[in-house]
Amino acid sequence: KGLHVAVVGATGAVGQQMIQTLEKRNFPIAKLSLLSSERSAGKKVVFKGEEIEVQVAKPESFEGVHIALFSAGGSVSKQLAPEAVKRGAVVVDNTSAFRMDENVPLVVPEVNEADLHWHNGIIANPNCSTIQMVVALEPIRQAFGLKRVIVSTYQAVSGAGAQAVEELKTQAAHMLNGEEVTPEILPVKSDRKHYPIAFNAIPQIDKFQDNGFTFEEMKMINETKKIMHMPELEVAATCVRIPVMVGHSESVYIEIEQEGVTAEQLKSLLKEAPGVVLQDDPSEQLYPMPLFATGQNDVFVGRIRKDLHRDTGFHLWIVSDNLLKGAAWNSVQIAESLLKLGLVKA
Ligand code: 11C
Repeated sequence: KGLHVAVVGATGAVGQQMIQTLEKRNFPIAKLSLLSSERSAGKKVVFKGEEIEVQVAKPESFEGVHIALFSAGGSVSKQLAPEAVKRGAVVVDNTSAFRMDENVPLVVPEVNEADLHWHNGIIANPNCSTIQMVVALEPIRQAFGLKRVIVSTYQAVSGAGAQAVEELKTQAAHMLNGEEVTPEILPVKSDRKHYPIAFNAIPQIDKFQDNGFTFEEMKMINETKKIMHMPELEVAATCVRIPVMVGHSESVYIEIEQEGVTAEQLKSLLKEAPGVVLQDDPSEQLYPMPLFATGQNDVFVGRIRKDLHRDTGFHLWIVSDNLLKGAAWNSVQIAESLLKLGLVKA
């Protein structure tokens, strides 16, 4: 009894976290298919004490699959997600391939779970840096209205994949030994120039767009508007890669609609908000940090202050594990919501 679940990109950083999260949550699985590119096929992955061999992902792999979690890159999703849907599966896609498609809901369960009702087979999982921000902002929007968001990010190398994690490790070791380094992966593997990430901060995540923003920045801007159903929301983002392994951090400035709101009111609200852990006590030097968010499903919020110049302005610091709430956990959470709402049945 249970569901046939497939994980596409099973050997990647996010795929591995998806498998572990399915196990931890005791997701009702009757059969788990682990799929990947030809390069990783044949590897064995342990799930609930049993070894499962990773198979090459092809259209026929999705026969009988109820839910397919995709995290193998946009081109794989574009090619195989429609094939999975054709065979009756519901796809939760963790790439940017379908996020802005108006026939595809873009879902963070704490914010817009109801959008799952109008899915057409594919549900998109947002970008990691967007997810953690909207989880913290939605309760504020509901209570006090939201006019404007200006965010600067401090993003971990694991967001750029396993090769970027390796690059940081080896570069740091070489630089401490006074040796030369040859950056090859960051900021963007396929871009022309590469810079060291060890002991550095790189203000480029993904490629530059014609408007001067990077694609990561535009994802944060466009996805936030779509998830919160606020096309008119003013959002600006500056995305920066820092030498942290796991956990994205964000300095967020917001302007709300309602006047006269205090920082204490925002804190009380976020203390009760779903998926949020408030860590905010300057007298105890309590604030969120990526090292301590690693391995946790929650979004941690602290440093909440009223702006010194604007009554409706507030500053927040938002931290979360980019591989969990930013990717694997949000995808599994969407799958749990699909079951809860009766949108997928065994
Ligand atoms: C990063 N946010 O940290 C990116 C990774 O669209 O799902 C996630 C890319 C995506 O580099």
